[in-house]
Formats: sequence, C-alpha cells, structure tokens
Amino acid sequence: MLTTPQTYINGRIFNTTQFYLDQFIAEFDFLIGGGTGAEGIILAWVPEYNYATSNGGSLDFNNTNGYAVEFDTYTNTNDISEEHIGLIFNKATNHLAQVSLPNNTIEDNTWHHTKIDFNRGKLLVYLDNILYLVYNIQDYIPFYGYFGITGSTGAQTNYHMIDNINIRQISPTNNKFISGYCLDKLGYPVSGVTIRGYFNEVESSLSNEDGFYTITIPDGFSGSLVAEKIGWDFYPNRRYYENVSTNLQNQNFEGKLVPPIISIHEINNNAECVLSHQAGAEVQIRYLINSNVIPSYATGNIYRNPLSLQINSTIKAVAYLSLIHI
Ligand SMILES: [Ca+2]
Ligand SMILES: [Ca+2]
Ligand SMILES: [Ca+2]
Repeated sequence: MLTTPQTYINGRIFNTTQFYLDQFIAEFDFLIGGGTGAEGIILAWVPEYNYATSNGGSLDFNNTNGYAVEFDTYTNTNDISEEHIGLIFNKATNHLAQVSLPNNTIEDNTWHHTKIDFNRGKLLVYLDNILYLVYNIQDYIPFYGYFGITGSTGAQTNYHMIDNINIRQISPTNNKFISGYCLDKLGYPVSGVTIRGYFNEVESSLSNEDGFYTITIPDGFSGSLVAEKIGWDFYPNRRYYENVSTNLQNQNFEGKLVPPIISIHEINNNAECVLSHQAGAEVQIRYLINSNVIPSYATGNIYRNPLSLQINSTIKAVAYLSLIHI
C-alpha cells in the first residue's frame, strides 16, 4: 500500500541494493482507485533513493536526478491528459514522452499489470500486455542507482497499491563497466573518441560532448582499452587491466593533437608553405606574416592533405602558423 485515500500524502518503496542501471525488465501489479481521483504511481530508477519526499502532482518524484515511468491519473503542469503513461526525468513536470489513456483505464479500482522493458535508453512500456509507450533516450548514460515505486495523493485522493514486483537484469552480476573522460591538456572535453576494449570480445564506445565514455566489460575481464580519434594521440595510448571484478571510474585519457608537418619552399621568389596533417583532422590555421603581403589562403580547415599556403611575395616572408583544434 503506497497511499490510502487521504489528501496530500505519499508512499514509496525502494530496493536499497545498488544496481548498474543499463538494462532491466520491471513487472508489477497495481491498483488505483477508491478515492476522489489523484495522483498516480511511478516506477523510478535513480542515483539516490533518499531524495526529499513530496506529494500531489510530483508523485513523490522531485529533484531525483533519475528517471521514472509514470501512471498518472490527474492533470497537472505539462500533463497531456488526465490519465497517461509517461517517461519523466528528474521531476514529474519534466516529461520526455507521454501517451494519453482514456479515462478510467487505470483509475478504475481494479488490478492492472505493467511490464517495463529498458535497455540502454530504449524503453517499452506495456499495460495489461498491450504496448503503449516506445521511446529512446538519446545518449542515455548508464549509472549506479536504485529501483523504487512511489505514489501520492493531492487535493484529490486514491488508494495506490502494488503487488508482485519483479525487477530483473539479464546478467546483473556479469556486467561491470569502465568509465572515464577524454580531455585535452587544458581539460577541455574531446568528443567522438572511440574507446575500444580488447578482451574476449571487442567492444567499443564513443566519448560524448563532455568527453565521458563508459564501456561494458565481462566480470573478471583481462585486456586493454585504447582511445582513438583521427588527428589525435592519447596518453596513455593503452590502458591494461587484469582480472577486473569491480567497476572502474576515472580511467581518463589525455588527448593531444598530432603535430602537423610544415615545410616552406621558395618557388620563383614566392614562398609556398605546405602543411600535412592526418586526413580528417579538424584544424584551423591562423598565421602572422612579417610583411604586408596577403597570402592567397587566409584561414582554413584541413580538408585537403597536404594543404598548401601560397604566399605571393617577392620579399622574404615568414609565416607563423599555429594550429587550433575546433
Ligand atoms: Ca483522476
Ligand atoms: Ca499528474
Ligand atoms: Ca504526468
């Protein structure tokens, strides 16, 4: 029993065992009804379960930094309709997805069954064996946290009851992870770095906008990780691991742009500067010249390799090229 039909109360049940929240299937039965009509039930997966309690339209899910599937029975801020199934992040007003239900689909004082199938951002929500909600959380980053079910009432009320809770992961004890950041020397994130894991199976992962990566490994794995991006070198160039049985964080790589090769020739009294770099590198060229002569290329990206810079000068010109990654 999460709530009785009293106004402005909440109820929650959390499993205090920490899980790696990358994949799970959650099933349970619930009953909503017997009161004047609010607010609903959610299944939550959150980094901490002891966040501050709340009631009313927040569904006892407020400032959680986690995700939840809601079975909402009262129209509040940003709600699509009175009864709906939704995916919310952090708090109940923040819907990532929601689908409307006809009135008295779930608020009918009878038992319903839900199955919530989640796999690295891909969400399927079934109600009484019918698929209602499909959504993909782009760039979902698995984290350590807890499963729970909460419910609340507001000015209007209901019984909120749950039963037969079953939450399972395909291989909860076998999945471990290694995570870290790819940053340049100044601490700026390097995104789009392929982190390749070499062990029994080769698995890879890309660093995101924050330079953060996470890679799943089998329990007890021995092998190595390599960071790769065209135009970049990384330190260390390989990280070695032996018999890893816990999750490892802050396994960082420091990125450095591969230095270009610059050569300057004199051709018919003109200076030609040829600059070679690994194809595909995102590099911007800035220059200073100790004469008033304008070169034929001012700035540019290295789309061609090598890129040549023609300096039309009969006097001796010196080009200072500095490379700035974008
Ligand atoms: Ca209602
Ligand atoms: Ca609501
Ligand atoms: Ca809602």
